[in-house]
Amino acid sequence: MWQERGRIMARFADLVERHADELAALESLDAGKHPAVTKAVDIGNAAGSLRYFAGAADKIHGETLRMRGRFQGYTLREPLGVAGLIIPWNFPTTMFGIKVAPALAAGCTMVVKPAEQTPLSALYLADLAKQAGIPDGVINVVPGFGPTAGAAMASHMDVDMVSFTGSTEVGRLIMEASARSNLKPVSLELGGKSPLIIFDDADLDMAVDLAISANFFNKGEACVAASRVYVQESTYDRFEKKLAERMKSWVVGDPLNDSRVDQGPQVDKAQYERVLSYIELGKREGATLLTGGRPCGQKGYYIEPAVFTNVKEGMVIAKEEIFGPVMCLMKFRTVEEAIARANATRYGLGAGVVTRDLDVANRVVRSVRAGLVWVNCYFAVCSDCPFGGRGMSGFGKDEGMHALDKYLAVKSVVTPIRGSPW
Ligand code: TXE
Repeated sequence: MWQERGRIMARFADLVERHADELAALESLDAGKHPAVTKAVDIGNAAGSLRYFAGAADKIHGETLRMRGRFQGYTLREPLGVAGLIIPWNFPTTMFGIKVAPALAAGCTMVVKPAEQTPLSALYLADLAKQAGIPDGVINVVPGFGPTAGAAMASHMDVDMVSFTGSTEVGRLIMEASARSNLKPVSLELGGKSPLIIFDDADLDMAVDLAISANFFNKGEACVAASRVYVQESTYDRFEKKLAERMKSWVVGDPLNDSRVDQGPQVDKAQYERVLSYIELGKREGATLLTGGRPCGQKGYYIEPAVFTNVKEGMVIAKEEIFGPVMCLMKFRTVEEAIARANATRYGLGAGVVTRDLDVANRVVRSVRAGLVWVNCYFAVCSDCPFGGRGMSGFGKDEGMHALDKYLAVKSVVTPIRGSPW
């Protein structure tokens, strides 16, 4: 029953928190993630989501309908069935938690496919789920490769929906597979090229810190990374100087063996080479490296965080998602220009605005085409905050009560009213 479901989910959340050290170690081994990031972000997100949706499990209501004639009608919200949850490698524990939790609350069973680079945390979490009392067969973790295991889920006639986080290219394949199989609903959280707009009245130190974390947090492997930073002309030179200064103390290295490290290795060789090739392309396109941009260390996939200046809108580095520690720094003059350039992308995931002027902040918030907008902060999310984009960043939300709807089917029920005066 749903009350019991909520209790079990809350127990699962406790176990995730109790095993934070083990999960953080697994993520470092698999993905090169900083243990502090896993503990502060992923564990909090996963446990938070399990608790949030545990509270929702006994509040899934239908409606009473205003029928014409002598009928009464109401709706039932029923579990959709088998949910296919395909997750990426950048925040594996977070992704597991934020997709599994609403599916559990809704009463679905699920097949979870972690990314081939990072299967360990999902397997460990499945074991914790069992310890919490989730019955066998409810959460099924199937590690495997995308084109085989992932594609099989997307085209399977007995998978009733797919919630996917990953690249825009694979998002397209998943929609195609759905169209060609059982027309399962899909929800897609895809790439981004999010803008961070810094106005000349901003607190400069805060703005520089935000630009750094919005780009280099988790090695730049974040779908909402603000890889396009727009700085207002009159403050641009001071901003650039302070940023270059600040980056001198940024430490790249093995986060498992050195507590001073800010940034670990890229997830794998393919991603490392992909990021370096974008950096080379940026140089060829005529952008200038203010800092970094080189491989570093004797072994492993380490990259010095790159800040490009002299970036033009038409350049590939300003248009495509790089998914690594690469920031494009650009100048703007007016609010109108900043908004137009922020929106000159097919993506629409995150956006940030840094200003003390409430009117300016409100104008940007209302005009920017994005699923999440941060004002004077970046990356702040929680279980109640719907997460997901627009345009080529996909559709459908993880987190927040909107996420629950993805896993529920609405059934309308109508019965005649007999022998009643009304
Ligand atoms: O992603 P894929 P990749 C972006 C980012 C990155 C790029 C490539 O720009 O550089 O994608 O990364 C599964 N049917 N993001 O190649 O392939 C795969 O096994 C079904 C943004 O790793 O999309 C994994 O579980 N599933 C992003 C998941 O899809 C398939 C996070 C993601 O892998 C499949 C990751 C198929 N045919 C990458 N092919 C974000 N939005 O946060 C692969 N998969």
